[in-house]
Formats: sequence, structure tokens, C-alpha cells
Amino acid sequence: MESKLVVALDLMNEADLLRIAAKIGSRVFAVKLNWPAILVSGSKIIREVSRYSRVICDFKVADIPNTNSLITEKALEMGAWGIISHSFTGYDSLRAVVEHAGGMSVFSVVSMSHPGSAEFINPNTDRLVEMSVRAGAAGFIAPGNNPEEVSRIRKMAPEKIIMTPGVGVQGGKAGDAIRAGADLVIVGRSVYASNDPEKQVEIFNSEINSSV
Ligand code: BMP
Repeated sequence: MESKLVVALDLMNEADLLRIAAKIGSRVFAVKLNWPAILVSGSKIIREVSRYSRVICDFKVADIPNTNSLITEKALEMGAWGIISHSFTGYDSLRAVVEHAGGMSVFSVVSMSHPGSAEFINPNTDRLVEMSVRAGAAGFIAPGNNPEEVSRIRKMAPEKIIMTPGVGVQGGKAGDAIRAGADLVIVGRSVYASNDPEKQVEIFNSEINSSV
């Protein structure tokens, strides 16, 4: 069975990041790269990690349409498989990401995993889901530490890919997220900060596979 695990390599040491990517790349669905890695290593890290696995650029794109399209084109040029965009900036901004994504899958953030998300993003989830579907997103980022919310979003958009962070250090369980309807589970620190990232990948993969 293909892995449903996405590992967030939020490492600010390039050698460590590439060493872990080389070890786990063939056993995960994708590696997610966020600003910590890009700011340290530059966009070339996208191409380097792509040698080992798919790369999802977690750029949380959140600007005017023109700026969003420039960011998206760069991720595409560097070989990314997917890109994560915010959606609260509105239809035109998210649509610019979709239109410039080429073959990349676009995931829009519709609900988040941290306490502060209760202030602005999470009260607007339903509208963000509806608009993201209209804009042509392939799927959503939704909180794996809130399985009830994942299952509600699953019902709103049965055909879209749901990717869930918030698992491990943030308290969520991979099995709960999958049973609630997630397609992919994102895990960062519980893998990369452990003494044995390969072993952790194996543990998460078997928890996920036994929950499908
Ligand atoms: P960790 O498993 O170490 O908590 O990492 C989670 C990853 O998912 C981080 O890269 C974070 O930026 C991202 N993420 C999140 O934790 N919650 C969200 O709501 C959206 C995210 O993209």
C-alpha cells in the first residue's frame, strides 16, 4: 500500500534535512518543505529533496494574485509536486495559484491546528471550503488534532484530498485523522526530531495503514 504519510522537514540545517530525506524519501508519500528550510537553503532544496520523494511546498501563499503567481511559478520550476496556499485572501488570489500551478496539486488551508486559529480562520471554514472548490484546489489542509472538523470537511467535499497536520507533538493521532476522512497525514517533529526518523516513519505508516 502506498504511504499516506507526509513528513514536514522543518529543519534549519541543510545537511540534516538531506540526510533524513534520503533515508525516508522512498517510504513516505511526500516531504513537505516550509519557510524554515527554504530560508536557510534557498529554493534549490526543493530540487534536491525531489531526488528522494515528491515535494510539497508549504508556502502558505497569501498575497495579491500577481505575487501569488510568481511564487507558484518558482515552486513549479524547482520541481515541486504540490503547493499549499492560504484561501482567506479570496478567490482571485487562490485562483492565481491554481492557474499558475502547471501540473502541481494545490492545497488550500481551510482550518488550522493551533489555538489561535479559533479567532479568524476556523470560524470561516465552510466559506473557505466552498470557495476553494470553486477556485479549483485539489484539496485542503485541515487539523488532524480535530477529527470532528476533518469529518465535517470530508462531507462537504467528498472528492477532494484532505491533508492533516497537528498529529504527534500537537496532540492529534494519525489513526483518528484517517478514520475521520483524511487522505494524507502530515507529521513533522515526531519524525525529524526523533533519534530514529526511519523507525518513526514505519510506526506512523503502520498506524495509518491499519486505520484505513
Ligand atoms: P509538527 O508535526 O512538528 O507539529 O509540524 C506540523 C507541520 O504542519 C508544520 O510544518 C506546520 O507548519 C504545518 N501546519 C500545522 O502544523 N498546522 C496547520 O494548521 C497547518 C500547517 O501547515
